[in-house]
Formats: sequence, structure tokens, C-alpha cells
Amino acid sequence: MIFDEVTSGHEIAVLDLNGDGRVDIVANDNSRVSERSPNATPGVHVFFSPEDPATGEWSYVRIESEVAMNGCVGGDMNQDGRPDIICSGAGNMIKWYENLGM
Ligand SMILES: [Ca+2]
Ligand SMILES: [Ca+2]
Repeated sequence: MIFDEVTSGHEIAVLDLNGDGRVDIVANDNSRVSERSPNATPGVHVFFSPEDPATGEWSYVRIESEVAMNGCVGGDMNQDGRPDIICSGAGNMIKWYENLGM
């Protein structure tokens, strides 16, 4: 298991976000924080693959925590050589997360 704290996982995209040759994982979470689920984790969770994805430690960053997201795809929107993430989510929203490198 890579992670077990996605409240309501919806779709997954895989692409190499940090350019190290290993595909990384973008996981959507379309849960909503409410009285009944105060610990929901809506948004977009990103996992960077370690050298050995089976035994290594994945690094994790949550790039969206405000709104529920349903699906993401990768694509280099601004042609800077780094793949960006485009997601659709709650509130009729389509959002572009620019990959600023790391
Ligand atoms: Ca990678
Ligand atoms: Ca880009």
C-alpha cells in the first residue's frame, strides 16, 4: 500500500511529474468536509515514486485541499517542458496546477 488516508478516492492519473524517469501518481479525492465527516481529505494527492516503488518510501504532497476533485490528467499546458496537472472538480471547476519544478 502506498497511502491509506484518501477519504474518497475517485480517479488516478500516472505521469512523471518531477522528470526523474519514474511515473508518479495523482489521486483525486472527491470527499467533502462536513459535520458527519470532519476529517475528510478533499482535493488532489500527489505521490512521487521512489527508486524502488515496491519497497521505497513515496514522497507525498497534497496540492489541493480546498475543493473536491473528480479527475485529473497530465499535460504540458505552457510548453515549458514540465507536465502540469489539469483537474475537474466540485463547483463546475476545471483547474490547472502549473508544475513549477522542484
Ligand atoms: Ca517521477
Ligand atoms: Ca508545464
